[in-house]
Amino acid sequence: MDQLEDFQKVLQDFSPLLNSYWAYAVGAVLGILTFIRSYMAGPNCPNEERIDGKIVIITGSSSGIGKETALELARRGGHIILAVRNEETGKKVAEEINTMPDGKAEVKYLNLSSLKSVQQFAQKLEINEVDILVNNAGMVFHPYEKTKEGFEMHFVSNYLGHLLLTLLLLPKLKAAKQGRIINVAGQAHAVSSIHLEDMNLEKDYTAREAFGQSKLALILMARHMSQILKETNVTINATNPGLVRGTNHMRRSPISSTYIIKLIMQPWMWLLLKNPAQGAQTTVYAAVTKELEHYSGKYFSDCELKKPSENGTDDIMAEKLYTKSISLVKSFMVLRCTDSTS
Ligand SMILES: *[C@@H]1O[C@H](CO)[C@@H](O)[C@H](O)[C@H]1NC(C)=O
Ligand SMILES: *[C@@H]1O[C@H](CO)[C@@H](O)[C@H](O)[C@H]1NC(C)=O
Ligand SMILES: *[C@@H]1O[C@H](CO)[C@@H](O)[C@H](O)[C@H]1NC(C)=O
Ligand SMILES: *[C@H]1O[C@H](CO)[C@@H](O)[C@H](O)[C@H]1NC(C)=O
Repeated sequence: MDQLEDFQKVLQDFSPLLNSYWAYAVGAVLGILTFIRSYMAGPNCPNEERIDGKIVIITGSSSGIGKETALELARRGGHIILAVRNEETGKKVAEEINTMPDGKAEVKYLNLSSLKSVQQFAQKLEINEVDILVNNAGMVFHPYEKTKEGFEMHFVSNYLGHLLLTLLLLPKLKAAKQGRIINVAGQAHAVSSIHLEDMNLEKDYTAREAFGQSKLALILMARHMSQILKETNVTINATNPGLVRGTNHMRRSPISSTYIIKLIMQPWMWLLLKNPAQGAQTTVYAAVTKELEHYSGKYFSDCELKKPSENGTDDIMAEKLYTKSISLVKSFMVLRCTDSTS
């Protein structure tokens, strides 16, 4: 507990306080708080590996964890494509990256709640290779809403849209030296199940289950697609950012509902939750680490390989979900032949 010692050194400059028991008590409490806070923040990506010149697409990267992931991968030399719904805030992130030495970023419109939009994004992408695709965008605690295309919001924005995006970009990921797909999932998967017969949860909707199902689906997608991609140089894994403050997850959650609750929760959130940059670390780790080249279909949390919950390792469900999902996105899977790369 270096912090505690440092603090006591500072205290020695206040000699009148030195003999006081209180100074040590305060020092001890501050030391313990600092320790808890840095423990809960989790480790930083434990390497400095670079991805110079690699093409990185990150969905939902105009704020929160996605933005921090973009900034860090840009620092490491990646050419970032910010795939965002809000182009105004996306442009600000791109400016921030483009002012870095060697920073390179551009903004492209993508609305994951619309499969049509996903198709158009892929159609317009004028590059031949994609090295890293980060399926990060996430809808949280949204009241029940069905899109014009007939899908519940969490289901399509978090999962189905990302599945379609991944399938449409697969030729470009295969064209890269070692394409990586990273699904940003989360611990919420552990208390949910896949409702194959009612994926929109029309019978029994809660925002929490809808969110959990979509995150579980991202883990199962990584598991199943890693098998399909076995003979290629493309890998796919899922990551857990952990609980992060200052993102939509927190703003939309019940604990932010009233001013009083917010006031009470604030110090706890400061103590126990990660900030968005800390939440980006595991995804960065998965994106850059060389030695992970041959891991696929895995789940990473706190920059380590972890086992997801039991439902997250259900290979039979993973296959059923994939088959069902393909039937849902099939009509959006064809790109027009104007695409010079195909
Ligand atoms: C995104 O798509 C959804 C549903 O398809 C639509 O309701 C919404 O207006 C779109 N949002 C933006 C910002 O384009
Ligand atoms: C796992 O999935 C099964 C069936 O899909 C479900 O009955 C069960 O409740 C799920 N587990 C958890 C922890 O939600
Ligand atoms: C995978 O990468 C290796 C080494 O870069 C290369 O030799 C091999 O041809 C690639 N395989 C495929 C299927 O692209
Ligand atoms: C995931 O697994 C693949 C191998 O299938 C590996 O190349 C990749 O680096 C692993 N980690 C992440 C986060 O992508």
